[in-house]
Amino acid sequence: MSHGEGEAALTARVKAEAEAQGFARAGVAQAGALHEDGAHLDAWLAAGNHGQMSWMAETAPVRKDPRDPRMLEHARSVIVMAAPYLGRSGYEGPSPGRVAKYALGRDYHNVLGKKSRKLARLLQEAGYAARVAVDSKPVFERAWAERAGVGFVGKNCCLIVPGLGSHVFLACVVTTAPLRADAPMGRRCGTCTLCLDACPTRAFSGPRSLDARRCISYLTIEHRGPIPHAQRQALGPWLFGCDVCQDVCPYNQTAGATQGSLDAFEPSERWRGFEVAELLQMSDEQLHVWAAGSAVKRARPEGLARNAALVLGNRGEKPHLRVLDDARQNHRSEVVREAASWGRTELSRRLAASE
Ligand code: B12
Repeated sequence: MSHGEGEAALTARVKAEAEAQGFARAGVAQAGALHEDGAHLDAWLAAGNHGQMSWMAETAPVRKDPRDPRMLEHARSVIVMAAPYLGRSGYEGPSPGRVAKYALGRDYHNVLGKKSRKLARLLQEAGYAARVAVDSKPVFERAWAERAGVGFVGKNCCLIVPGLGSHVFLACVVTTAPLRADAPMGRRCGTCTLCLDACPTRAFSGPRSLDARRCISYLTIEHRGPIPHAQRQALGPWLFGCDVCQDVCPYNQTAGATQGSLDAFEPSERWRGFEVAELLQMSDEQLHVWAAGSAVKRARPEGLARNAALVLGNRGEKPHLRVLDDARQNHRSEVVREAASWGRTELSRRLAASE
């Protein structure tokens, strides 16, 4: 175990490995306490913005400082990588619903976890400890990405990488290696408020501040049980996640993120000709198999079927009345039966209004 290699040389090797693994950007920050972001996180949690995501509150001390023994004691550096995920072949989602672009391809936890572990191994072979976090550990990824100069946090809370946009995943390697830190860049949203204004559920309480309880992404992915009535119509076509606050962003109007996107994130075959109504007709076992290898499995079988019922209510057509009727009466889950009942009433109302 030798620590002989200089800081600059090791940093260069790590960045070269990140590039070799297909990451479009990599930056380094010095590990330590995140004072400003940490204080904001505390206030965000205290106001209940995290909804049912109790794990966010339980792990807050670790998120605020990766040197917490639950992450990596004696950590000196945080390496942050960005990987674009916009498919080149165009959107191929379900009909008549929509799935957030990040979830159309293969599960990023697996794809990027594997790549990040290559960087961790390089550091371990140089005699240091290193741990990987790809939305899988209590690491405050956007805050570190900003510190490491990978991009800046926009008013929509997303990390925006100039030249790529915000349709990028983040991956972190926390290490005891002392590496050369990069300089953060300034925030560049200017006076634009397109994202805040476009949110269908008015989930932003202000710039860089999201009430997850109203966010379509949270409601369709993380929230268990019935989705509150007040948000159901506003969900519109969103079956899983939501891209509205990113789609309207001027930084995403250029093709940047499709260029560096990995093949693994091209829309998967599971979406070809896929009908949302099928989700209401599948058993839990079938749903498990169907969702395997995709980030959509996070919503669990019950959540996927529940969301499908609401989407059909908002966007369905006359033939879907039968599917909803069947699910309303016969679905094994009470949550789905209730959502289908709402969906049926909503769809009938819409059909009557358009006649
Ligand atoms: C919990 C979570 C969610 C929750 C809550 C999101 C949120 N905004 O907090 C829900 C389920 C809603 C969600 C949704 C999405 N998520 Co998410 N999520 C996370 C997770 C696990 C933690 C985020 C977190 O810490 N939230 C706490 C709040 C307080 O922090 P924040 O808003 O994210 O961070 C910024 C602000 O707090 C602001 N800030 C800092 N200090 C201060 C001070 C003041 C006064 C103010 C006003 C603001 C401010 O800057 C922060 C950075 O420090 C991360 C992975 C990770 N381990 O970090 C992924 C992550 C953030 N999610 C990701 C993605 C892709 C999404 C979606 C785009 C998915 C989709 N299409 O449906 C949406 C985007 C929603 C949005 N506009 O934020 C990516 C984001 C990549 C990027 N380019 O930013 C991450 C990093 C996962 C990954 N590894 O790629 N997510």
